Amino acid sequence: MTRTLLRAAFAAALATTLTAGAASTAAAPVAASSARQAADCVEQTDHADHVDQAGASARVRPGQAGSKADTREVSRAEQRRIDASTRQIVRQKRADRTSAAAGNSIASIPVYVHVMIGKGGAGDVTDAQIAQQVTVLNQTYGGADVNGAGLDTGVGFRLAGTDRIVNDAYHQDKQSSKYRAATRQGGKNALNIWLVDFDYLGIATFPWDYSKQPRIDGIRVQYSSLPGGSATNYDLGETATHEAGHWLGLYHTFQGGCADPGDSVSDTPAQASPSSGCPTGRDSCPAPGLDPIHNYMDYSYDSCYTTFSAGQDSRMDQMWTAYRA
Ligand SMILES: [Ca+2]
Ligand SMILES: [Ca+2]
Ligand SMILES: [Zn+2]
Repeated sequence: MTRTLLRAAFAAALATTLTAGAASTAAAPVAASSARQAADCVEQTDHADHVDQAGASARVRPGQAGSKADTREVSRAEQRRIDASTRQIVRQKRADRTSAAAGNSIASIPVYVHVMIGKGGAGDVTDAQIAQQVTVLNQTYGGADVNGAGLDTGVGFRLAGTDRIVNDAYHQDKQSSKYRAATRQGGKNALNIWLVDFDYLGIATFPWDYSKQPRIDGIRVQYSSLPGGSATNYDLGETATHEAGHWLGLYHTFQGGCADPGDSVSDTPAQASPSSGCPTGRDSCPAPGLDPIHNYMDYSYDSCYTTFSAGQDSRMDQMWTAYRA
């Protein structure tokens, strides 16, 4: 078995244990050749790395197909609980002027980039690439994707710091709970990005898990997915856009398949399973609307992505108010 398959099997076993009694996730099978299939909301289960319980999410790295069993989705019941408690928190905060006044702005999210460098300088991306990555975040959240016009969400990012750590284990994302806790900077409003080389394009934590696991909050991103990197079809820097979407509280557009509540966003048409490539005209659920293949929260190629939806924009604002303001 490959390392990927071992991880998948282990994660699947754990997911079964953790979600026993919860609604089945029931994603439709996808072609083994599709690269961005699989693995979201992964429970990272490396023995050296127990800590990703916080509803982590992953996109599988190109060329590492076959790990779709390591999906750990938030169950439908838990999803409904999260949505209800988020609404309640937002209502309370809006009634409480003092907490609103103290809020951190979603329009200016501080970004801390941690470059985990391996043997021989592997993964030591340049400052220019990091700056370009932040530019891509601002373009994609600002409705100005190089692939085509999208929605301006009002979310903005500014680089607040970069550090470089030479450690081959960390570069390979081993002991990730340890290195994240040791390097994470800023408060609940700070986006920490750890650049590593692993079997995924990226993995993210959700905002409602920040209070339980604040020291690992953030996203891990495959370093070769940065703009100009070597990850074929995933080299425009839009993996970070996707992972930051989870960090801001979005699910995949295919969350829950064709059944309600799907991704808890009303204007993203229901989708049975992840897209791969850029399958124009795909319509995987009977509900109205073609699959949102150009949405950052699908698994399409970077060149296929153009936008978030208005409903996702609204959900990110709610999540920010509830958990990161
Ligand atoms: Ca939807
Ligand atoms: Ca449809
Ligand atoms: Zn994802």
